[in-house]
Amino acid sequence: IEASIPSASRQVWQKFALKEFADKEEFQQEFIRHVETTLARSMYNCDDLAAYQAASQAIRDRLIVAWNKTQQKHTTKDRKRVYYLSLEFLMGRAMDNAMLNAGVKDITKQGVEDLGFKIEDLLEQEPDAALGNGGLGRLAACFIDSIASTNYPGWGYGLRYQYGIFKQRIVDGYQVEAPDYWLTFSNPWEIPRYEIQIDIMFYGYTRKYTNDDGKVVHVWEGGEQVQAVAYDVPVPGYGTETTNNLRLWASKPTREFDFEKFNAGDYESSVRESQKAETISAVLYPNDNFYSGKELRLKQQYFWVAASLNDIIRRFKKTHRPWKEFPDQVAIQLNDTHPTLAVVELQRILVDMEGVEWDEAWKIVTSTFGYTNHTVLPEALEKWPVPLFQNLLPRHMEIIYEINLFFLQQVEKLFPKDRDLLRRVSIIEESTPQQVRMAFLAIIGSHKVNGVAELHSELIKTTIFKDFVTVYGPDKFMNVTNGITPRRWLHQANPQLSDLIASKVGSYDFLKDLNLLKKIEPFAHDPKFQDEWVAIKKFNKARLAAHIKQSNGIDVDVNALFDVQVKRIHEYKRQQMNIFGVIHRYLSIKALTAAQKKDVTPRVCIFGGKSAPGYYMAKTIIKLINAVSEVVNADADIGDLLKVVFIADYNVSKAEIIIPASDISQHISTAGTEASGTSNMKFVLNGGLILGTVDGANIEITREVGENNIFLFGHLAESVEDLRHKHRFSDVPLDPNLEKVFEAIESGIFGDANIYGSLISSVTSSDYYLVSDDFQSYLDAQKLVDQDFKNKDTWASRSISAVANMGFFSSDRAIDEYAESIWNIEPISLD
Ligand code: 7GP
Repeated sequence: IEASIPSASRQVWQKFALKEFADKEEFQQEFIRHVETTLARSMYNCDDLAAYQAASQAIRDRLIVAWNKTQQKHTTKDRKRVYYLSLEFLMGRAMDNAMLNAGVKDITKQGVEDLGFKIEDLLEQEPDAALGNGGLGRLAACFIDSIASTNYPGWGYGLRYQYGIFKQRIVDGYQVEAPDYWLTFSNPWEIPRYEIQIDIMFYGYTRKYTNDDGKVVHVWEGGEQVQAVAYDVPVPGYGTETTNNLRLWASKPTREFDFEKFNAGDYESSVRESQKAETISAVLYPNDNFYSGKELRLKQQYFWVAASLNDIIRRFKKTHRPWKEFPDQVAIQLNDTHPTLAVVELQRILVDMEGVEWDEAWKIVTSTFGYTNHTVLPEALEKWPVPLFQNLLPRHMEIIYEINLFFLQQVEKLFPKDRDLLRRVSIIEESTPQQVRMAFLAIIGSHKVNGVAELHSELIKTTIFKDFVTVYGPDKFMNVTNGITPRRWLHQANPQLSDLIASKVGSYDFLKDLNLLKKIEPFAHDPKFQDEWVAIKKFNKARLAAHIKQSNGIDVDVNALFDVQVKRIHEYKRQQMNIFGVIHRYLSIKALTAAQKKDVTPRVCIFGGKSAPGYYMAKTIIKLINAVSEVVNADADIGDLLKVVFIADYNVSKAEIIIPASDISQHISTAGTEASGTSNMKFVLNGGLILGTVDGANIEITREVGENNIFLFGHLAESVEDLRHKHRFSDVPLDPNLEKVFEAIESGIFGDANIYGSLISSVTSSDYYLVSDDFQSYLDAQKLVDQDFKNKDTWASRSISAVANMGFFSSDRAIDEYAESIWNIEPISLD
């Protein structure tokens, strides 16, 4: 690589090369330096916030040194890299993770203690980086952790939203949203790269002309310009120096912005216009598994994709290779269809700007991209109206028509005269107005398409993408089952369990090779090990109980069974079935005699999760949970036999407290609707058992941990269509227990019954999510849970065996599979 410093001067540089702090004293020195210089404070006005910032700055410096080394190594090695394009990275807090991965947790803890602080208090100062909604965004965060930890050269590309997912407050039982302005204090975990500025254009018009060589050239011009500025977030690998990069783009007005207006003396409107540029990256769209066709969202997508590709291509051009070698240097993974415009943008750059022939360019494009699908829910599939698209990105629209034309010609050749097939696979849906089907574009523009768990990967081949299997054959479609990082979701969230496991495994190597968990299986029936195991669960339950007391004012008994469902609120995830089950439980307990009550297994039913702000049904479910909570918790007949808690503002840091405290967690989606689920993996990894449907990764978890260590119920995916059909065309009687639950709600015991009308009628009319069909089976499974929980030894041994068999669900394994079968990249070791 070219170095900007002449060799004669390099000695001086090398003499003062930065060193990473290596012990407590060196850390403290750095800490104090940051308090006094970076923060301009002193020991007389250093509060927890300042101490958090100083400690973070010291750790950040360390990450930057490793980051620089890594990037230099990757550049000199000159090997293929992967770029993970995701509109969401739900990172949570960075400090604890950075300390762990960099191996300086003990030094830092001791270091700040000597200086008068508690590390726990400092960690609490950090706001979550909540740049995501749910599963898809958190998966991206686990994946970049694993890419770094397994030494793959890879970057993430995303948007630097100023407002992450909204904060949820509960007022009068209802969700109320408040903005999440997370950048109030400077963010030590990002490095602004003001020098990396990329111009991005929207709107304008296209024009073509014939150049001197007789070639037709397309140009796109006359549009509105904004600028993308890079912010880099170092991503430290665990137990390795490799520190990768997450590059987030922020929008800024261009320097020339509305210069004309400015000159014409309309200063105020010129400034107003330029402020509009900043709104592009201002806010995360708060929808999970739902598409809302807003123009600003499409603008975000193009802005981010264009900036990222520009950056990737600039890096490629430095290697002076011919274009056809682009896919040997670059793999790009599309995290759902949100970045699909990248397919079109790369084709545009190659053909319009670089003069590559269409066919050669298309070969390069399709060899570069891989597409991951995360949902089969029809309401989540992106389709942009052609008029909107054409107006915002006129040249891209032309290219899509062209891609579609060539594709349909290919299909026509393979299946002559099948007009209906052509209509079905066309990128353009012939509706009024026409729509661009982004998933189809992603499939056509990629060499591999994958689902995120076995069942889901089968379902996409037989339902939404069936026709593409006909066209391409089955090999283009594959499965990579999701995973989670054991660093955050075991060691960080549950340090004591991690320590106990390490005492049997002999080291912490399981955090890098999760299959080593197998080594604890022989202790599943060891009474001493069981005692320690159970004591840790109890400790974690006490930690959660303290949180519940503080935030909800509710006292819960740590000996009760903790039953948890925390995830985005969605009808398909069936929190409504859970709360109906709770009401059934409440009514049943009320009907018992004092003697009978002695046999009841006490339970704490814990809920958490956000609803999309405009999702009426989900908001009604939250209201019902809170209404039930109020009635049940205040009922003297019930006491500690049943408590119901809704934990407000569920996020990554709360998940770290909630997940280790569960005995049972619920993953009860209608079969075939939850693509994978990833919190199911987190709960089991922390010694909780699952109550779940035969859906998503629950199926593979069952295979790994054994049928005895999971509570499954409900109809299978293969029956869902028939059942829905029955509801539509005949009178299916309501489940009798559910009927009683509805009667109770309608009697007004949980407040004005009208509020819940739509919730009930959605079950009594079409029951699209099959709540009634699965209700009895659900109650039966719950009964079994109650019984089994009474046998403490068996429960402990099942919990231990389950954890011992969770090795498969490490995101390191998932990343190895992507690297091997989709990206074709290899690890680069730093030494
Ligand atoms: C989610 C799926 O619902 C969940 O089952 C899966 O585990 C997760 O992705 C990671 O693969 N999907 C979303 O979060 C989502 O919004 C639509 O998908 C784009």
